[in-house]
Amino acid sequence: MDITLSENQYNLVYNSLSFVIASMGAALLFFLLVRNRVAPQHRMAVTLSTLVVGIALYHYVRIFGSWNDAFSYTNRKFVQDGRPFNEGYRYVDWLLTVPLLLAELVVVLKLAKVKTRSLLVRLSIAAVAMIALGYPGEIAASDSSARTIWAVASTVPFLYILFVLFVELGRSLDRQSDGVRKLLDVLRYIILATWGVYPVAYMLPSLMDNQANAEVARQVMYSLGDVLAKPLFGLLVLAIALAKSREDGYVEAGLVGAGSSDHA
Ligand code: RET
Repeated sequence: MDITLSENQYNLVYNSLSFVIASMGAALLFFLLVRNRVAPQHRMAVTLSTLVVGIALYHYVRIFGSWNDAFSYTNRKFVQDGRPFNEGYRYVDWLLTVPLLLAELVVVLKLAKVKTRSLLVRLSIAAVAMIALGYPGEIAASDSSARTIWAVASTVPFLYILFVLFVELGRSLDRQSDGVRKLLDVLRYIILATWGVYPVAYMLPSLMDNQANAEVARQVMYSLGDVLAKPLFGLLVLAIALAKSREDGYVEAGLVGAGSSDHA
């Protein structure tokens, strides 16, 4: 359905998308610059974070372009009469990044090989199913029951992921040091809080009467969700990888003999 946005509504989405592009770009550079501070055996998690923000940077540039092409500016209003806004970029992005985000968490734990492989396979399949089942509902009309049906289908793998993270993974945390366990605990709650934003944003067009407001709120929530779920999550995974590197006695080559690790 074509919608008309006020200048403020249009710009709120425009600026949110722009903010995400800046955040992903900065995170990409940051993860590349700090990787040598992490011991080689813990670097895979940082590599995965780098890929995630790189993939998202590309997709947000495309989303930004699609947003600009979808509206024309007439009588101080933004009318959605251009090319259809492509919601697919978000879903392709999630299809790639959600399994990678889960893999970050799994590889930084350094569990037994068999356990790691089984977690990676099961969590990736569930993540792909969750995103793929959500998409048909996302592009369905806001007042159709298809939206709710696909949402329920997508919630099944979502709940499975939460079950694995909170129940199954909980048992493996005993083997981690106290400091690492605390960080892992925070990480799991960050997942719960930030991933919970997505289904709520998804339901807004069905819950709200004003479709212009619903569209703006949905785009802003997805965008903020992505900054919390990707760069912020990546920073916490980095903190865990650094804590583990310290526990393993790793000192970055350039800092050997420098006497302190406070160098920039
Ligand atoms: C959908 C459809 C409605 C039901 C549910 C959904 C869940 C989406 C989630 C997305 C997470 C995305 C992340 C992206 C970050 O990079 C697909 C909206 C449950 C949980 C973490």
